[in-house]
Amino acid sequence: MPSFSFIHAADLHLGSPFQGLALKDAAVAAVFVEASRKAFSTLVELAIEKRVDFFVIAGDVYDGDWKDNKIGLFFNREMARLERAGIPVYLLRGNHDAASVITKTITLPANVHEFPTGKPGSFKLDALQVALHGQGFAERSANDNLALTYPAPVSGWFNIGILHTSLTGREPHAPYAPCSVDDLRSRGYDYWALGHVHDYEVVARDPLVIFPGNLQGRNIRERGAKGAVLVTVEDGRIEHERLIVDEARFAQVDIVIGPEDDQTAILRGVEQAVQPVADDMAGRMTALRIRLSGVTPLHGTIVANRQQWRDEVEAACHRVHEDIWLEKLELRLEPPPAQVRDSDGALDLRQLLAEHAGDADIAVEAGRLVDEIAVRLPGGLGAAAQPLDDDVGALIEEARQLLLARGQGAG
Ligand SMILES: [Mn+2]
Repeated sequence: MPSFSFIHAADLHLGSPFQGLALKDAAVAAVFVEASRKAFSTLVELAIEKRVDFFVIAGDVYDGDWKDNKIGLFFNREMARLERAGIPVYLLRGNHDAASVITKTITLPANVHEFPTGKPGSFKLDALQVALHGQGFAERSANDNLALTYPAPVSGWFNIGILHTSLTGREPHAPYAPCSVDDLRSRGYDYWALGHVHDYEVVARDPLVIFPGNLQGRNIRERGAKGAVLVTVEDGRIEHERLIVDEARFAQVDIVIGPEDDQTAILRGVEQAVQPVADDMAGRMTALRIRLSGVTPLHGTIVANRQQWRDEVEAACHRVHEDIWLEKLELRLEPPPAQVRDSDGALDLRQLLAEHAGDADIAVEAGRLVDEIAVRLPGGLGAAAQPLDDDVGALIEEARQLLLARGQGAG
């Protein structure tokens, strides 16, 4: 069998709106806005540099229908670079760029080959003795087990299955094209190039089943290094390695403060906790969420001077590295029990709040209220967006912190 190498990428989500980053510095925000496209350009550069034999994209090239042709022009330009380097591309549509979702088109160069959506299809690379099998999404949701209908392998060749799937379920990703690893195994292929799940995961080794994750984190839920996978086959032996191409990064650090810690100690603790992030970021702009928890007599002052504390914590980050920016300071603090006033035994505030923590009805009601406010914003600004996404819990926690602070010391 000939030796060859290929790149397996997925979930480019080109055109994805930039969410959840309250960065005050416009130049920093701009880096994040451009990051998804930059990351893909970097990957194309690596493909050319490493002279890979082909390029696989397992769905969700586009985040959704295009506002205009800008995204299509960008993708075409990158595909054309690969064509001039003699690298063919095999891709399929996922839930975000299903055939019914994308209404605009730009004619792509001839090196780009798309799998059909109605039924599985195959591409055969005779010179390499490689067969690629795949089926794209016709509609936004695919509830059938697509893998089971994939064709039999080409005997004696290296067979690759390409599929956009959540397998048997990968929270919080929507369940599409459900199947088990055994279903995949039953096809008798040598490699499964999956897409949909945004975290890198080697699901199985025999055969290799891999989610490469997305190329670039888009919000605080998509943290850590992001990239694609380079697969090399030599004398029938398969090796795989990650190609990290993200341009900017999201990270989170949890810090527990103690009752003895004053402001200086807390900020020194921030510097210590942030150091590993700096060691890890390799020159990338990083948006960091810091979560402070613990019991502290400073609870009331911190909550009342939230903005000042936010800025002091960001300053501490900058003392560690100039490219670490505070995405958000999340407070999960508790005042010492003695500080919470029990107003004549009539109301135990802490107890009351504890009883309602995680109350699903409150979360639903809060979400409904925010949606209602969003559509009333000037120009209908928030109408199309999901302003809270899954951050309702954080908002409720913030409210709890404020109430607890008010319950302190007042007589
Ligand atoms: Mn997807």
